[in-house]
Amino acid sequence: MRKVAVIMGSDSDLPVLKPCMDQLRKLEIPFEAHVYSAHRTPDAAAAFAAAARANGFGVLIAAAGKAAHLAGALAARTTLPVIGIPVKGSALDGLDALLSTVQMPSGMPVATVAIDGSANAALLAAQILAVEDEALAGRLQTLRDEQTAAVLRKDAALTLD
Ligand code: RP5
Repeated sequence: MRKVAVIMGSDSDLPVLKPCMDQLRKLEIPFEAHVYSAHRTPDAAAAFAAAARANGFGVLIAAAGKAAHLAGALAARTTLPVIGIPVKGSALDGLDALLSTVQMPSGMPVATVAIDGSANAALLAAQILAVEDEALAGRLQTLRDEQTAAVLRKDAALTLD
């Protein structure tokens, strides 16, 4: 199976990425995590993205806050799918990162999840890899079934005052 790259703009983003990495582990998807910044280490970020396909990656996940150009900067250097996670924690509560990540110019897509939505980034990466991987598709279906059962249990247990 191809690997997922989990790239964060700063090590201060690491707590936001924990649900993402937990989900990747649960789905038995190999991944690497790195700190590269679009602004502080632009050359290293670009070099990583340019070599990602040759290095066995299938999807890149990029998490960054503030003027969050990381996902777009990586997307500019690879034709692999890039998933952007806007990170909260700025004076603008992540709205700045959301707009910086989602408002990509035509021709350079970034699939953007919710602010701090790192579990969904992992699931979307898994769904992309599962297009060609029936075993992974089965594990995703199991997760969906567990989720459905959990919600139905909550419905059955719902009590109102
Ligand atoms: C962004 O600036 C990072 O992704 C992080 O969310 C934010 C703050 O970075 P630090 O100052 O904590 O390193 O580039």
